[in-house]
Amino acid sequence: MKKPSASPANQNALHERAPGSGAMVPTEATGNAGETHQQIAHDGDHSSGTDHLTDNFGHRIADNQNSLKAGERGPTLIEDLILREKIFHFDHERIPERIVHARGSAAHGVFEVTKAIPGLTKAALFQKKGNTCPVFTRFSTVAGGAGSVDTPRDVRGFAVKFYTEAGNWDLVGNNIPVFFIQDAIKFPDLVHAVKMEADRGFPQAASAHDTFWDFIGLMPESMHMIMWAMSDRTIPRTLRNIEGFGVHTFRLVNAKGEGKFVKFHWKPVLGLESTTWDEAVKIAGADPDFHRRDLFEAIDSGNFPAWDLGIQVFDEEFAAAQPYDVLDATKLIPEELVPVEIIGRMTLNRNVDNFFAETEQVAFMPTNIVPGIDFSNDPLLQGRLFSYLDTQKSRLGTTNFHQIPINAPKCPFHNFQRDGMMQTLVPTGRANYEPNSLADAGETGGPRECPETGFSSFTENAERNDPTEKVRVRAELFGDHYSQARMFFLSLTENEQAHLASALVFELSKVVIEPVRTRVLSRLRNIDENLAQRVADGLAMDVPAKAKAKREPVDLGTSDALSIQKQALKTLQGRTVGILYDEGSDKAAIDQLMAAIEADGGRVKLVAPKVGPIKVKGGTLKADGQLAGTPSVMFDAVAALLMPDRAAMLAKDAGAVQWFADAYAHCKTIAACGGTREHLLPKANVEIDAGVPKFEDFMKVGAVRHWDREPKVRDLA
Ligand code: HDD
Repeated sequence: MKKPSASPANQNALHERAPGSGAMVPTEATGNAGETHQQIAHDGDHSSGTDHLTDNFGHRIADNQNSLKAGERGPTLIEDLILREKIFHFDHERIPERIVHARGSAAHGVFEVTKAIPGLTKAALFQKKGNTCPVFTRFSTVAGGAGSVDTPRDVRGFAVKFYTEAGNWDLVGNNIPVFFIQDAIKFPDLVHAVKMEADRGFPQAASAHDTFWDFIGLMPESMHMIMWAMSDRTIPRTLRNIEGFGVHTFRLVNAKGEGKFVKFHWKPVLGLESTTWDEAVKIAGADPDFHRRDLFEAIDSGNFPAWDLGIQVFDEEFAAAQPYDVLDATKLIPEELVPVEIIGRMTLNRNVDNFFAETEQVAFMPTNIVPGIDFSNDPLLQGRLFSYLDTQKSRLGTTNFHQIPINAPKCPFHNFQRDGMMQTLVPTGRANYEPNSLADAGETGGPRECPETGFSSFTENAERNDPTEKVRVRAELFGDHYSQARMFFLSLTENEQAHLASALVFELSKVVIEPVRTRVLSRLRNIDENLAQRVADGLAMDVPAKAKAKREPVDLGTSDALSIQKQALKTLQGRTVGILYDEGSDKAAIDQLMAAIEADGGRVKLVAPKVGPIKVKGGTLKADGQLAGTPSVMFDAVAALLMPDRAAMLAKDAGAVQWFADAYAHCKTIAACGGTREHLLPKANVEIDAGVPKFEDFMKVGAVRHWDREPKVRDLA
């Protein structure tokens, strides 16, 4: 069977076939700069062009006929990695079929511009006659499953993916210029009604049944489409003899931003041909794959099918004068009224190499659109703009379905999207966000927006100052970035402000790129000069010039609700108190404090140098936690009841001293007995203040923070 020569356009494909083997050999990806796919080398006997048979991890296979057994009649061994992998992969080879258009046939080809239309569109493809780009086109039936027949009475999908230099453009049409419904919200109902009936699982690939006609009879908007559906249009002789339509009104937008409405048409060079109904029925029985086979064999024999791309272009004025709404997908525009202007030709000249890899995995999306072409407010189109991306994720299983070769653009693509299942790209550098100034630090800053050449939506009513105009702007008041930040800062207590300043110093001290610190400091000046100065001092930096504010901050006063400390509750509810004791401590006093704390809704954890039962005055006491492993940070407040000799002993234990030093530094209540005050607190640099009551006075103070202690503690730090 003669293999057609790959068209010139195909030679710029991302993937070339490895010599001899069937293996695809991904080459340098044009994805994010700097990453390449791992080369899968040809491996085998070059003379016979056959590869060594291996498993998926490169291990050559000696015997692919027999599973590994314990003896020639023994059980198969689980260690049979060859059997295991082969069956494992086989078990997971199916993916969900498309919910509609499940059965399709596709081919690669090339599109060539035969008439440039720069006055109508800035789309790069249409700037010059002779421009070409690779295409991938999938034809499909709608209602039947992937395994149904090719010749039911049904609409035919006609989806074309143009791999243009400005990204992929998917013109996802049908062979009928109108549709059953006007609003996408009815699409699930339409599909449920036409597909096999919910309680019986039939009929397959047929509209001749109750639920479909029940729905249709209740949806008068479908009547025009029904004429087409019941016509010979839906029993095409071959896929090479169908027309194609974008259906919706789209827009062409030129370099001046002027928009014109447009409807897209595909005119088969071989002309329209249909079967009779009897013929279609008999073909279905004789050859369920009749259309798929025909397309494959035509291309394989070099009889490349071709279609001319035509456009019907009209303006708002024309639209307003029509007795129908051009946003209504159940209406067409008669060609006699607006002639179809041919602007290019698509020739399908290469069959897929692998049906699953290409025809099944291809993901068409009406949102794949290029600058110079835009949507209209057609409610059916608008709903489609949501649906296709959504459905591809559930069908192809990964947010990275754009990396599947058939879906990948053939032009460079760069963004900060990362990770996700089946990530095959290896982006380098730290820039996975934008804006960033990493390039200032000599690193790769990553791609940047293209205001001049990037996709921007057509502004329909710019001159009318229409508030509903599609814009990518922030409302004016959004520009005030500092007033509320200022209000927050000024609403804090002095301690809280100190905490915030310290936090900024801590954070920025970890920042290595100096200009990043400077930029943050310059913004802090718009919040509070004192804050900026404190942070700059903490970083031993000069205070830089104040950052320019989009809107100068205004004074919003303060709000106590923003401060934690101003609304702190004096309660033991939900708080935990750690009581440190040791041999000889007074059990009754401990029990009494525990009872009081628990009566107030608090919890107590007993802490001791040893966790086993300890002899105390009045019996023994078993700790909840051993001192070394139960630091005072675990508690909202602490208390200590120690015999002087035990306190003196613990004063030699760094962990014990730190237990108090931390509680003090964290401004917690430390209810301390005499022994603790004498031997431990001095060692921990604890100065006696309102937060350091006697052990028996704990309840008078409670588990509050003593923030006035902080300046002393900060100086100690
Ligand atoms: Fe659709 C697939 C064409 C209405 C939602 N649609 C799909 C395909 C074609 C069309 C050709 C198959 C693409 C392929 O080969 O993979 N669909 C149309 C046309 C419509 C239309 C011409 C009306 C003018 N479609 C339509 C609506 C919705 C969808 C109103 C949902 C709101 N269509 C889908 C989908 C599919 C799909 C569920 C299923 C499989 C897929 O997307 O990839 O998202």
